[in-house]
Amino acid sequence: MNAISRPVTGPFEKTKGWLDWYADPSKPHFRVPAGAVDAHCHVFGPGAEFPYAPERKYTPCDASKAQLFALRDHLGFARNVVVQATCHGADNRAMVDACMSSGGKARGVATVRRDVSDDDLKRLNEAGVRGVRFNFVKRLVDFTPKDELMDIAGRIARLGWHVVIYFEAVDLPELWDFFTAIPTTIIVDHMGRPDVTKPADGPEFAAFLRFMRENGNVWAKVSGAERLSVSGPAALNGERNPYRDFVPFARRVIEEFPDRVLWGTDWPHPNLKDHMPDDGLLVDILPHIAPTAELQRTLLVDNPMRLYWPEEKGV
Ligand code: 0GY
Repeated sequence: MNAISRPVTGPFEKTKGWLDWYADPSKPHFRVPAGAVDAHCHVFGPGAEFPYAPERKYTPCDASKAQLFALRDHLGFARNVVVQATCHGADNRAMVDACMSSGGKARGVATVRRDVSDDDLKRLNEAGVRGVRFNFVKRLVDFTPKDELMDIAGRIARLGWHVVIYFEAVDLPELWDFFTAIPTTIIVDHMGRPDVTKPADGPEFAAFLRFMRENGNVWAKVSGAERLSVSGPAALNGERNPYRDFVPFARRVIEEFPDRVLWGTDWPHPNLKDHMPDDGLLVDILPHIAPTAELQRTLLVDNPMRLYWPEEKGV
């Protein structure tokens, strides 16, 4: 058993009420560029060490920092951005522990409440946190008042951090004015969750593209294929070309906004109910959504380095 394996009977084990992450991810056929960053992933627990939040809406499988770092190496990535997930609430200890144990190879995105002290923010900054996440997905979180979020955004702006937002496509019109008032760089998780059964050049996705076009501080994570896809991971004509209904959406965003896109595995894929992706296969989406070496380098190296490791020269 290698470092990223789990002792389970199969990849789709569902006996505990949640799906475990894929035990033995394949080696991607696509080689990511040197220095590539997995800019959206999580650590969960282990629950015995870092308990899950009492207010959580789902309980994930444990997924440790050691397993995350082993996956990073297996897939050919150099660094991680560890994003706080709702199952840990505003208790950032597991994420912070992963960042601090990474030898500088992981940065973090935290969840904080209004009562966070300046000293807490300073400590998070020293641990490698560079952003906060505001989650508007109703099945995941209870409502947080917008004035509380704006208060937090104003405070973290002074640290040079950004705001990561997660919402469903249908909620963008109602949230638009709030988002455009945020004073920092904004990163949208999973392109605002488009319905990929609709056309990528249709009116719903046009609203998201307009959101990016009219707001130069808005970036998108072109991730979440395994969440959004209906066609799924099946190979076509024997080719490793998974999640192909997702591809035109991500490609459209990358080609129009090459300097404002990030990509991540989303390992260990919290809260998926039916299918758990092979992370090696997920990486093989990359040449389809970013078809040139230049786009691949911008997406996987230059953009995340500029945002999360700006102090490193030459990026
Ligand atoms: C993701 C997606 C999900 C979960 C969370 O914080 C979370 O719990 O983001 C989801 O269920 O769509 O990217 O982690």
